[in-house]
Amino acid sequence: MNITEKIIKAHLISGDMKAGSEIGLKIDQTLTQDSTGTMAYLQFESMGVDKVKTELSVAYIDHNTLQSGFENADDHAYIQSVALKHGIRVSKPGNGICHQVHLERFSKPGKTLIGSDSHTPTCGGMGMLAIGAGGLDVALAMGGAPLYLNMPKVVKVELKGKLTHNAAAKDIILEVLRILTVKGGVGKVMEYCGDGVKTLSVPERATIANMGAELGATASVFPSDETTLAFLKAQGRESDFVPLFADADASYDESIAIDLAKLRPLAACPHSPDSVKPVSELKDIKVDQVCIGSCTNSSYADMLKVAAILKGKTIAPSVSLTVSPGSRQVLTMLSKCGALADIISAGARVLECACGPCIGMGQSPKTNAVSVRTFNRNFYARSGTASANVYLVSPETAAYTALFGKLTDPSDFPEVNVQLPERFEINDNLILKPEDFSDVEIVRGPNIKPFPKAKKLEKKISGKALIVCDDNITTDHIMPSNSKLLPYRSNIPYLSDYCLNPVDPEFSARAKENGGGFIVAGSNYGQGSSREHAALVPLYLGIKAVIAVSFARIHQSNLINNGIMPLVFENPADKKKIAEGDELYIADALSEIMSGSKITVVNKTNGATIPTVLSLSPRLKEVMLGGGVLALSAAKSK
Ligand code: MIC
Ligand code: SF4
Repeated sequence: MNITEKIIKAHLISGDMKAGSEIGLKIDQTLTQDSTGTMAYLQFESMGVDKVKTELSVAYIDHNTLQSGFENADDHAYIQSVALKHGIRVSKPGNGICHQVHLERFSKPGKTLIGSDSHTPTCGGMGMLAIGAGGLDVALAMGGAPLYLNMPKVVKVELKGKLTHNAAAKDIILEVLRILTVKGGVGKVMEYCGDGVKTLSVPERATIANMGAELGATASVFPSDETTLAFLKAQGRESDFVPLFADADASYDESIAIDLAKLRPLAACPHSPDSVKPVSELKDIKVDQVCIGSCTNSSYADMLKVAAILKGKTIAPSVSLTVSPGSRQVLTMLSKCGALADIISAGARVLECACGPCIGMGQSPKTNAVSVRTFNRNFYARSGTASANVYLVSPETAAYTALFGKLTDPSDFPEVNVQLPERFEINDNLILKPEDFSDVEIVRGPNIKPFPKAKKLEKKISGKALIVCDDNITTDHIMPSNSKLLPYRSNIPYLSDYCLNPVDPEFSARAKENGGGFIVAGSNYGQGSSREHAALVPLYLGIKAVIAVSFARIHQSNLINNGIMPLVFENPADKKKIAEGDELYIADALSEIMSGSKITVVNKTNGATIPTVLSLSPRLKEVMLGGGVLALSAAKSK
């Protein structure tokens, strides 16, 4: 067996391990963060579970940390109280980005983790099967339910040799994205092997696993070896180690190989993580902003490399450089070893240990800016400045770029090498343990509004095609997030005015005017974030179905969980048979769902009959017919 199969087999609750068929997995650990967490805990509360049933659940507060009004602080207080009351640990604001802190303090090889954030797979760098999910799936897992998903295909990614020329772990995953594209990982787990793996530290492996999310992959998994043991020892957690390798005769569904020695620094160009080119071809693009940090590249080693490059120098006059260390552990160690002083002296604006500019929580660049970031997403308008062009690069490329004020290839400079410490600075005093708190009262501020609940599916469904979108629509298009909107993550009515705004600012008004209808889209609809808001807001607006050429995994299950049909064109060319404003009609959704996987959509405006596919397991049929997963689990527990 390969590693993925070994972990799945050890956690299999239902189903057959046959690629594409539904399996139920026991979930050992969960994580939430604050931008999806408020909603997840409201849903969790509605399930009436007293204490979480997992081995470990952690609520992180790391996204909505700008407090320019009471809203975010109210959400933090709600999350802290609701979590402690239900047996969940709380990582307070300032302690760091969920994925970095989880990797440092809680990740365990061989265990399963789901999180209400699409970059939860970061802990695959530790040999975990770590999967991003909608908040509702995480709420259900906290209540002891399995995670249901289709058995993924497993892709062998063989890494050969060793990195040179200041190429970094980030360049490895950018190369995988170049080869496979943002759709290349859908329905798959990327499993890394080969002699090149031994040359990568756990945080470097985590960088690669993190950005597997941009491939659309379900997870990315690395072996658990001596390097894993050394990292756990350095975190004072050697007892969490178990070795984990693929068997010598393991088989895989697909494979690719990358020769690390041949890799040179890469950049993902605007506006997609798979628009990858060698930095050497982009040299001399003038740069206005450089941002270093995010859950992809904010480890201690990343920051030490940046400090070594910046030491004794000053950033270019035209550049604003921000640095956000991934965790308080990283920041404390940087301050103790003096590297922080090198970063500050060079002119960096040091931000708190949080997501920050990655999610547009401040530091939006100027009009038409070029912003070079070590982050994982450069989707249109995500920085908060729609006219900005964002490039994604390694910390090495970012640091040299900040010094020269133009995109700079680090392979033109001497190798930067840093050593991981034998012991990290361990201080968990910002992680609250529920056992230390009794009689917690849940604090609910005025910004916390009830979430919309799906209704039972109707037989006849009709409505207008409210919008016809292109391929690769991201959740940042469907439910934009920036410092102005994120404070309303617990307020769906407010957010509903901004749905699909970057694609068509009139969409939301049109949906309201028509009392809902259909969304029509191309391939990979809903790629990106796990935010359930991208389903809850359409639900609130009365969207009955999204008809697309294909869907991204997390968004597709968020739609189903909330009773919205994700219909796939049987013939992708049929997308052309629907124009905005056309009247669409489904004559009998109920019996078509019950009897198979075909749903016939009639375009009443032009008379076309459009066959679509709604491929649901028997369990998902119940969810779809029963008005979403919460309604169904409530009905079952009666
Ligand atoms: C993101 O990187 O897009 C986020 C913000 O972390 C999201 C979660 C969210 O939308 O709240 C994610 O990746 O799931
Ligand atoms: Fe935070 Fe950015 Fe990572 Fe999302 S991708 S968890 S916003 S750092």
